[in-house]
Amino acid sequence: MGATVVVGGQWGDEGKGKLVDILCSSAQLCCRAQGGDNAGHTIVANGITYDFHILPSGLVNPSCINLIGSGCVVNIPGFFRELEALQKHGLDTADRIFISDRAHVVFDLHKKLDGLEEVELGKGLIGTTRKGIGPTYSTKMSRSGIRISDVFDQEQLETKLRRLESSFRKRYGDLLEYDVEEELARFKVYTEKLRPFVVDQIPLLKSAKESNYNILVEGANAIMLDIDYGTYPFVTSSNTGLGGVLTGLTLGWRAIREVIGVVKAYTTRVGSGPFPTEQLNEVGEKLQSVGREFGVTTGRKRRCGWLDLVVVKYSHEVNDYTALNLTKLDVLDDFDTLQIATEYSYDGQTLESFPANLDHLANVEVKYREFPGWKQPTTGAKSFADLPENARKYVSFVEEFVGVKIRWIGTGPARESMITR
Ligand code: 2SA
Ligand code: GDP
Ligand code: MG
Repeated sequence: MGATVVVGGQWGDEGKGKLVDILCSSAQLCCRAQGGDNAGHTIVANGITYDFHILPSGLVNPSCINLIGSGCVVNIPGFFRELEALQKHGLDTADRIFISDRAHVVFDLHKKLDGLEEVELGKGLIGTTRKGIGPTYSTKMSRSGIRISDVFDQEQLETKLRRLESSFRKRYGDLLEYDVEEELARFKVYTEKLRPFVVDQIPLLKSAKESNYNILVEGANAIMLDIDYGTYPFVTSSNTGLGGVLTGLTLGWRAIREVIGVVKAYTTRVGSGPFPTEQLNEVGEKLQSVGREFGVTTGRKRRCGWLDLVVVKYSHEVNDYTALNLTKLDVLDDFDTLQIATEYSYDGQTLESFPANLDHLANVEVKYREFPGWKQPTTGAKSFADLPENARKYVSFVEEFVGVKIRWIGTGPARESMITR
């Protein structure tokens, strides 16, 4: 009973989807609270690899209902494409997926704007997924956005979308290669198809709580990409931590029982922005290739580096985790030595907290602690005691440093490759 929240503790792609899938076996409702189809969550179950973007990963569990909450932004053609791909894998999704009528719609217009904004930034580009996420949250905040509930009134939709197009046309002129009439015509097809999926989230969540459902909240992106607490402006445009869960769903604080931080045993980042422990050398290349670090949404190579506990500790300070899931420990199986970042200093001074100033962050000196590798496979270990001694020492150090129990340890992509403590 109550809600368990799963959030990313670094820069994303920690393996949130896999933990959500495992926890879903005892949940009746799985919800997304923020983000859109920029997210890429991978689940490997029953020999099948599923990629989720806007759909909640709880769909893999046939008895779990799924909700795309009001804090999300939804690309409607993308929603249907993803649903069809799941059905092709044999998943019955009927009556198990709902979208809040308060969620905002990502139009092609937003995607085009995303591309134009990135081009305008030149070398300083954010490295977005170009899924239109930033522009959709921008129009939401500037009160010109279009919500799911608006699309069923054709006249209202036309007025709002034309108004939006004309305001951006003033800014970009012919650079904006977008045909509003074409998008409106395309939308007519989707409107009726969409209707059965749309709900008022408030009574749905109220009744889930009254029925004592176990509710799982699947965070997208991660705290270092949070619009307020991440490495701004190299972030996504939503609150990716616990704050986004409270505003993007209407669960109420009383329902939140657990906040689980998912942390990779090393660090990756996709897109631009400072990354103090990045290894632009053979270590980074090895982590990238052994860890198969490619973006699930864009296919981009992820940047890789050592585990940064300054980041993970900060992420705990922001989200207040009740437990951690350390993932991809197996990727470190073949290193002679491993490094873990434990402290930053700037201008000769040790930093007491994670810096807000990006120039400072980009120029911090990182203090590392060295650990011997274990040079043995960890995949297949059934318990913590089964892990090699040096792997146990590595895990225990993380746990003690951050001050949060590591309840799950990932040792491979498959559902079964997870040690529970
Ligand atoms: P956006 O598109 O506006 O949200 O991009 C802004 C920044 O947020 C980063 N971002 C991500 N980082 C990690 N994983 C994400 N999902 C995909 C995945 C990424 C992919 O699971 O692999 O396929 O490239 C994700 N989504 C957004 C983004 O890189 C920008 O730094
Ligand atoms: P998410 O966005 O946090 O859900 O993570 P992604 O799906 O973007 O990226 C995580 C990748 O690592 C996926 O390909 C997963 O299948 C894979 N993965 C998850 N946990 C583990 C693990 O413990 N070991 C290994 N080797 N791969 C894992
Ligand atoms: Mg991902």
